[in-house]
Formats: sequence, C-alpha cells, structure tokens
Amino acid sequence: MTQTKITNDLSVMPQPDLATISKLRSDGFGALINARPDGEEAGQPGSIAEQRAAEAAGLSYDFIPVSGPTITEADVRAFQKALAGAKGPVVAHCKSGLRALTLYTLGEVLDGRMRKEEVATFGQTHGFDLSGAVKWLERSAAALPQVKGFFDPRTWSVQYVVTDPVTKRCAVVDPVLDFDEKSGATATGNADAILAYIEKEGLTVDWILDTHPHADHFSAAHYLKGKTGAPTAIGAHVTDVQKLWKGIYNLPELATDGSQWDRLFAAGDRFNVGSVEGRILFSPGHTLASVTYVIGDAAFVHDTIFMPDSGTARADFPGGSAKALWASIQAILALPDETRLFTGHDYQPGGRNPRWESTVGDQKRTNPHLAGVDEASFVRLREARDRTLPMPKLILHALQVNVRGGRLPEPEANGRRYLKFPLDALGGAAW
Ligand SMILES: N[C@@H](CCC(=O)N[C@@H](CS)C(=O)NCC(=O)O)C(=O)O
Ligand SMILES: [Fe+2]
Repeated sequence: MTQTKITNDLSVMPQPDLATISKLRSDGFGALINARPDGEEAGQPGSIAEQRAAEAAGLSYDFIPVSGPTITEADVRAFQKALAGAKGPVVAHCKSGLRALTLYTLGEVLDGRMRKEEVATFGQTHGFDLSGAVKWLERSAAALPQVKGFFDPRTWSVQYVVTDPVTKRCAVVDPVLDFDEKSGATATGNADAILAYIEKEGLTVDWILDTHPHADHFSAAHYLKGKTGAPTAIGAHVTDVQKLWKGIYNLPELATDGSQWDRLFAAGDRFNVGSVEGRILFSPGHTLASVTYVIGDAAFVHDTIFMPDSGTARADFPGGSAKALWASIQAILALPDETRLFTGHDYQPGGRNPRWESTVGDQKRTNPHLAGVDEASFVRLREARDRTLPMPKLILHALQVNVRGGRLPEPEANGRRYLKFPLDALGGAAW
C-alpha cells in the first residue's frame, strides 16, 4: 500500500483496507486519521471498523470527515490538533490522500509556514493536484461574511444573521422574542422571519449569540435553539448579571452559573462561523456582561455605539458604568478603520429610515459622542443624558426572562406563566 511521506510526522495514503490498517504499526506509524466521510463507495470499511482495527493495532485514531468543497477552517484546525496530539508518526487517508494533504496544507498556509504561491508545487512534488486548496485559500481571502439585519420596529432592535458565504454556515445575533406588555402575549414573528431567511438561503446555524442580557426585549435564543439545535452563547460575565438580578427579583431558584447557555465566552475567546473566525471583545459599560462579536471584518457592537448620528448606549442600568463603556468603545475603535460595525438598536433620529451599519472610520470621524471627545467629557455627557432617560418600558419584564437565556418563567399549577415585578427597586421613574 502506497504511503506518501509529507514530513517526518505525516504521511498520506489512499483508502486502506482493514488488513492494511492492522499493519500500519509495523510500518512505523502511531496514529491514523480518517478524513473520509462514511459511505462514499461500496466496500469502504467505515469509521467504526477503521477505529477498531487501528486501536487493535495500537494506533490512535481520529475521524475528520470532509468533502473537498465544504472544508472549513474548523476541519483544518481539527486536523492540526489530531497531528499535535498523536503519539508517533501519523498516516492520514481519504479516498486518494488528496483531502488529507489538503487539510495539512491549508493549516500550513493559514499559520504562515507556507505561502499560497507555493501550494501547487508542493502538491506536485508529492504527486497531488492541490488546485482545490489554492481555490479554497483564494475564496477565504476574498470572502467577507454576509450580514443581514432584521429590524424590529417595536423595540428598535436590530437582529442579525451573519453568514460565511463559502460554507453557508451562519450565526444569529441578538434575536428578539415578541412580547406585548399590554396583553401579556408572546409571539415568534421576529424569530420566525429569521428562520424563514435561513431556510430560504439554505444556511446551517453554527451559533445563536446574545451580546448581553437585554433590558428592552426578550431574547429568542432559547426558542431558536429549540428550532435549530444550534448552541447558544453569551459573555461569561452574565453570571454577574444573574447574581445582580437574582437579588432584585428575589428568585431563589435562579442558577447563577450561566448554565442556561451552551457556551460562555471570555475576552479573547475564538469561535468559528463556518470558515470565518470570530473573536470576543469584552465590552462592559451598558451591562456587566456585554461583549462584542468580531466575525471576520464585521463587529457586532450592540449597545455600545449606535449609528454615528445617534451617539452611544446608555450606561445607567444596574451594573452599568459610563467609564467602563468608554473603555469598551475605545477597544472597538482600535479595530481597523474599515471594520464594519453593526449596532443593536436604531432609534431613527428625525424619523429617518432605520440604519444599522457603519465603520470604525465613520464613527471616529462623525459620532458626536466620540469624535474629538475625551474620557472625562464622555463620562460627563453620558451621565447627564442618562439622568434624563426613563427606564426602558420592558426592563422589568425582560431581565427575568433574559437572565434565563430567553426562557419564560415555568408555568404555575394552572399551566400559566407569570412575570414578577419588584416595586421601588429601580430609579429612573418618569412621573
Ligand atoms: N424607549 C426605549 C428605550 C430603550 C433604551 O433605554 N435603550 C437603551 C439600549 S437597551 C439605550 O441605550 N438607549 C439610549 C437612548 O435612549 O439614548 C424603550 O422603552 O424600550
Ligand atoms: Fe441593551
């Protein structure tokens, strides 16, 4: 059986049969990676049988099934992780060995150990045509995530679907669950519009993200997880917000460990939307837990900076701080000038149409809360304006739902759900 040596630690080979796998140990290998999805052709042993044969032969085994056109950066990273964790030289296979070599090569280029221009020759040296890897690299260099905003006129919120056009995988950011405080009715019109778009575009949801526990609307994260199965996430400091509001609402049963989400993101954490990398900026000030999701060249800043004609978010909710908000905004403005910023609300100043996309450069030049403003004057301006703002009309409705990840309170014995309101707990009464 023909193994092609790529480095001292990695060889690639075409599909081995089980007898060949049993001999790999004596050929000097310590690990097998299978990069081929099961069921591509009749007679293929399949991952379970391969794993059994590999482990019986004393090899470690990893299964990273990919098809050429849908390789993602996550696959490349998984391949690197399997290589790094292997005890001894690795042999990786797919049908011909090409996908295995592609995964390796993409990782080398992404990490700067090989140049894109060297890929084709590198492939030829080993008898492989790596033109698919070259195309992948060209696409990913050109691909900017597509961002679709959904404006909710009832709460002036902007919800987003951010999509990697290469893999058609997406994240949903800050979805709204509808609530009518006059009748107590809940509905899923906003979230269903997002689901319809996802369906129409043929997208797969990688993440359901909240930037912070919202004070003016219910989050539809829990509802959308039920519909898509995608994991939910929020900033790790949500636990501080839970503790704060657990006290205000007197909710002894509320878990304050963030277990209502699948993942809690800390500053600097990374994640993937398809092949596009996302990272977390911690952006407190509006709330204790706010984060900015930077996904490719798009930053979802929610309630930090609004459109340049609308200034910045308020910082007077429990746990809020104008000084912290200033620092968070500076970290956002330190992103490259062309970074696209997507805000979480647009209050349509002067009755203009809703708008939600700006750039770092626009904000630095024209936002009156930021252009030519220093920290002390920002804090002064922000605190003065906040003293004039009534509390959002849904703050007490919304936070008891949002500290539970968008879950409504459990039904009582009669099957009905009830909200709970503390009296005289918040300032900001507008008489
Ligand atoms: N009138 C809105 C106000 C909501 C509100 O306070 N929004 C926050 C973001 S959650 C904010 O920063 N507002 C800034 C401002 O109104 O200047 C409501 O009642 O829902
Ligand atoms: Fe907010």
